[in-house]
Formats: sequence, structure tokens, C-alpha cells
Amino acid sequence: MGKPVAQKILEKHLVKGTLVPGKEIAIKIDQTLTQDATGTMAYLQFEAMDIPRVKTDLSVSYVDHNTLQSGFENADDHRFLESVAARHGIYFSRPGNGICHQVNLERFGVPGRTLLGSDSHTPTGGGIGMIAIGAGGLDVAAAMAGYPFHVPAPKIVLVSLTGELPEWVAAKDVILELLRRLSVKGGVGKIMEYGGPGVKTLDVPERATITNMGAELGATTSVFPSDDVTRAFLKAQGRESDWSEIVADSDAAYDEVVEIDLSTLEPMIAQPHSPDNVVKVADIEGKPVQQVAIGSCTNSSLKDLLTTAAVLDGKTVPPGMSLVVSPGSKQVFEMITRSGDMAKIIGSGARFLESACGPCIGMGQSPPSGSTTLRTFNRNFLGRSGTKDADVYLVSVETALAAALTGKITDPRKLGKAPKIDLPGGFLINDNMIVTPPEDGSKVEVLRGPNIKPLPKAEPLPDKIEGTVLLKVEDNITTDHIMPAGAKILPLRSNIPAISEHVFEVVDPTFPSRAKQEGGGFIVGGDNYGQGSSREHAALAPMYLGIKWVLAKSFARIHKANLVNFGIIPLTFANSSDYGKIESGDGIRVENVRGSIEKDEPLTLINETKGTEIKAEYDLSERQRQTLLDGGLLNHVKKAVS
Ligand code: MIC
Ligand code: SF4
Repeated sequence: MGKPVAQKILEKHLVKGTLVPGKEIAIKIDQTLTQDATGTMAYLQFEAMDIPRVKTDLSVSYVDHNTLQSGFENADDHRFLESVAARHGIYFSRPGNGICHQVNLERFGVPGRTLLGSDSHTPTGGGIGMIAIGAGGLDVAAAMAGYPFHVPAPKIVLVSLTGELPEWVAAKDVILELLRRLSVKGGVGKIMEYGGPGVKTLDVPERATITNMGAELGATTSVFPSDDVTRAFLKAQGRESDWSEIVADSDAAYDEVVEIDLSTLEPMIAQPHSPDNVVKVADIEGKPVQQVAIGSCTNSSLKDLLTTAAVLDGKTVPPGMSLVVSPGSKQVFEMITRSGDMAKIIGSGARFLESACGPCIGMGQSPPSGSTTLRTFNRNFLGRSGTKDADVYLVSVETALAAALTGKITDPRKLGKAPKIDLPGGFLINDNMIVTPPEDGSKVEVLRGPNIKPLPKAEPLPDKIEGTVLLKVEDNITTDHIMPAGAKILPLRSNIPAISEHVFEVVDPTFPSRAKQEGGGFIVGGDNYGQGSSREHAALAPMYLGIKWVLAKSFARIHKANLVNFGIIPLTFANSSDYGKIESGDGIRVENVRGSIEKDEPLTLINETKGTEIKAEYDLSERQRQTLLDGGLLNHVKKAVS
């Protein structure tokens, strides 16, 4: 039987286990990436492992999330990151050089390799045929220390593409259509592999838009074959020697197949407040829009910016509309500046930001109260923009531009003839914002400012756990609910005591004070608890507040792994109707916790308030159970790599 692309790459990297869906495997990691918001913690954890130099082929540290520097905190973090990178053999992409996923694709990604990144959109690398996976910072630190990455073996789903995208319909519409069909849970436990004759009609930036937003499907990762299109892209990046062909065998077997005829697609739009709340743009045309934002790791490639310039050329953004543009990388920024395309964008009245995440993570450009904003980003979770009552819609660059020019939601096909964008045969290559680490970093001093607080430690699991349910939440709770980001909170990422004060702020601002008062407690959740970002702070800060377990109907992959990494037990209901039998405020006792986890047996939660019992299960590998018993991954890895 022939093999899919994903299977070929995974098999080459398999260290432990077999590719039986759902069973834990361990894979060797070739490359890692971090960004500043998760990176400070990842490097503090790496330091705690006492490994002088990273053991990967390549590790890169990016600064792209926290670049506002409205206080000393961000700047302290950047200085720490730059020095810690030099000390341990890590490349450092300086602030201003661009968004991690965009730059990694342009300058470092290699087809057929594995990439682990402390950011959920790391699968962007699948656009050039990598197995690129998002994980918590601690997992990335462990990979830098040479520890393999553990993940449940995914199913491999073929997304078979036929036809060609019509004018004004974009790669973004492909992934929005998939989200419409499959939902934010549709990719859980799966790799989405793209194949079929339609693949060759999509260039690498378009492929990367699709693999990037596969994260919103909950997928483990997404991957395109490495073919002639990939080769042309790498050649244009001066890296043709990094190319190798990796295509699926003609008789490759897949666990599932989804078919999309590109020629039948229309412009799509994700409505508030979930990326899968997708309809056709044509269905909701006419709604007034006050802000449009173009950028983020999903849609800030050269092609996206050239399209923006071509559509805006000679036009004016109308009064009442704010259009803001952020290019994905310095390469893109410099190229549109030199070519004069930037002048076309500025000339229309657009506002320019530096190459960074910016408004995508609520770092500035929050929209007005009660307004509508169309963004080319990947997430529209409640409050993420910084304005809780704003309506955030997710769209392609083309649909964003149609709204920017008309002031209302407009089908871009009404803009007339679509511009034809040809990518250059060669990109402008200037890696002067990437610092190569010295051969010997042992003398480099690591610089820590007052914002870098020591790492809190997880305690080994006790045998008896007693406490109160502090919060009960519904389905699809995101890590943006658990540990919000934005300009106020993001600078506290290296300061766990301070950031913990904001846990569940958008859901229940009393949560941190109640947790402290009670000396910890528990959380009850619905389905897909912890979807979205990879931020381990959504586990680390609750751990700091004394949360011992979360009982949910189901968990998102990265968050579940993060909970285990920080010694919090991810429990599921043996009987999901028991969700109704446990409320916020209930006092719960669990006995024989260690003994049960050692033997892989379910736990009985005794609800002392209601006088009932609930059976709670957990689906954890032996390694994960041992990790919990040891008091988190840091202790566990220290043992394993020493
Ligand atoms: C996001 O898009 O939510 C982030 C910010 O990039 C996160 C990482 C983080 O919280 O630092 C992600 O997607 O993993
Ligand atoms: Fe940055 Fe937004 Fe991409 Fe996250 S999704 S990496 S915040 S641009």
C-alpha cells in the first residue's frame, strides 16, 4: 500500500511507537521555533534543564508578539531572549524582522523535516512540506534539549483539491470553507494532507495560508507535498538546495477523504466569535464596517501585500473607515518599499504597522466600541481584539479590501477585474536581522530584567485532593478565555505571579482572588476545552493558583499536553451526562489519586455538597501519568536527559 506525505515524514522521524491513530508516538524534532510571548518561559525552562547547547539541527527565537514596549517589560524580555539565544546556540530573529511563521517559511523551513514551535500556528511550515507542530513552551524546551516530542499518532485525512480558484476567491476561502464544513473540532487528532490536481495551482504562500489556519480546525498539523511549486519558492529564496521532492504515492491510503473543487468556491467569511461560524460573503453583504486589518501569520505574504497595493492603487479609504496593514516580514516590507507598492497602499490612506503580530493578538488597533472589523487573521475569539463588544469577522485579503473601499461587507467580485499578481523569480534576501549564535556561547552573560521572575515549580501529585469547583464553563472554551493576551497582559508572560491575576478575566474576573482565598480548586469544562493558542500560561498560571484538575467533556490537544506538563490532571467524564451533576461552588474530595494514576484506573470524585459521586477518566500515556506523578514535565525531562 502506498504512503501519504505525512506518513513518509513521520516514519523517518519515529523514535517510539507505531502510527496507530490515537496511540502515543515519539518523534525526533529537527527544528524548533519560539516567539517572545511563549519563548521567555521556554528558555527559562531550557535553562533549568542544564543543557549547554541546543541539540536540534536548528533552533530559532523570534520576537513578534510583544513589540509595543509601552513599559520596560517587553524590552527586558527581548534582551533576555537575545542573550539566552547566543548562549545556547539559537538563532535570534530581532524585533522588526517579522512574524515567526512567515520568516521561518521564507528563510529556514526545509521540506521533509520536523519543526516544533511554541505557537499553535507552527503548521504554517506544512506549506513547504514540513511536519510542523505547535506545542507548549516546555515541550519545545525539551525538544531543544534533545528529547523527542510525544503526540498521539494522528489520522491522516486527504483534502483532495480539484479545479482552480476563480478570480477574487483566495486560499483563505479554502480553509474557511473547510472550517464551515468540519468546525473547530473537525481536525482534532488528524493531519490534514492536501493532494489532488488542484494542489499545483496554489503557490507556497497560498498553501501556507491554508496550513496556518488548519490550527483552527484543531488539527495536529496540515501538510502539502513538496513539489515543483515548492522548489520554485525555495529557489526564489536562494535555497533551492534545501528542496527535495516529497509527494504521496499514487495508491496512498488515507483514513478519511474530503473533496473540494476549487472552481466552485466563493468568498467566505467567519462571523463572530468563532473561526468556524462561516457563511458566504454574499449572504451578509451590506453590513457597515468601521475597521479593516490586513496582516498576521495567515495573510501577510508578499502576494497578499502586492494584491493590497494593486487593489488600493489610486483609491481612497472612505471616512469612518480605518484600514491598517502589517507586512509579515522585513523581506516583504522591504520588497514592497523598493518596488513602490507601499506608496500605493499609503496613498490610499492605509495605516502601516511594523512587521509583527500586532492587532491579531490585541497589541494595538483595538476597534471602536460596538463596531465591526474585518480582519485577514485566523482568530476572532471574544475580546481578543481588545474591544469586548466589537464584532470581528475573518476574511481573505480580497474581501478585506472590498470592505475597506466600500465601508461595508462586500463581495470582492464586485470590484471589477481582479489584479494579476506575479511573484518575482527571486526574493530580496537580506538576513541582517537574524543573529547567528557564536560557536561557543558559554561566556555569554544572560541578561535578566525585573520582569523575568523565576519559574514556579509544580508539586508532585498528592494522594488526596480536596477543594472547591471554582468555575464551570461551556463548550469550546479557548485559551484566550483562560489566559487572555492583549497589550495589558501580554507583557507579563515572564512574570507568573503577575499574569495569574488575569486568569479567566473575560469569563469571571473574581476567579484569581477566589482561587487564592480557597488555596486552589478545580475547573469544570465542556467539549474541546482549551482550544486555540499553544500558550502554556493557560496551564502554568492556573497551576500557580493551585488548580489540581480540570474535568471536561473533552480537551484540545495542546492544552491537554500543557496541563500534564504542569502537573494538572486533565479528567474527562466517564458519563458525559454527569456534566449536569457538578456545579461551581461544589466541594469535591478525591482519594487514592497517586495509586489510581499509577495503575491507570479511573478516579472517583466525591461531591460532598451534593452527596453524589462522579466517575472521572483520563486518556494518558504511561509517560504522561509518570509526568503527573513527578510533578510536571520539567522534573520528568531532567531525569530523562541527564
Ligand atoms: C495566538 O495566536 O493566540 C498566539 C498568541 O500566537 C498563541 C501563542 C501565545 O499565546 O503566545 C498561539 O497561537 O499559540
Ligand atoms: Fe501572531 Fe496572530 Fe499568528 Fe498568533 S495568530 S502567531 S498572534 S500573527
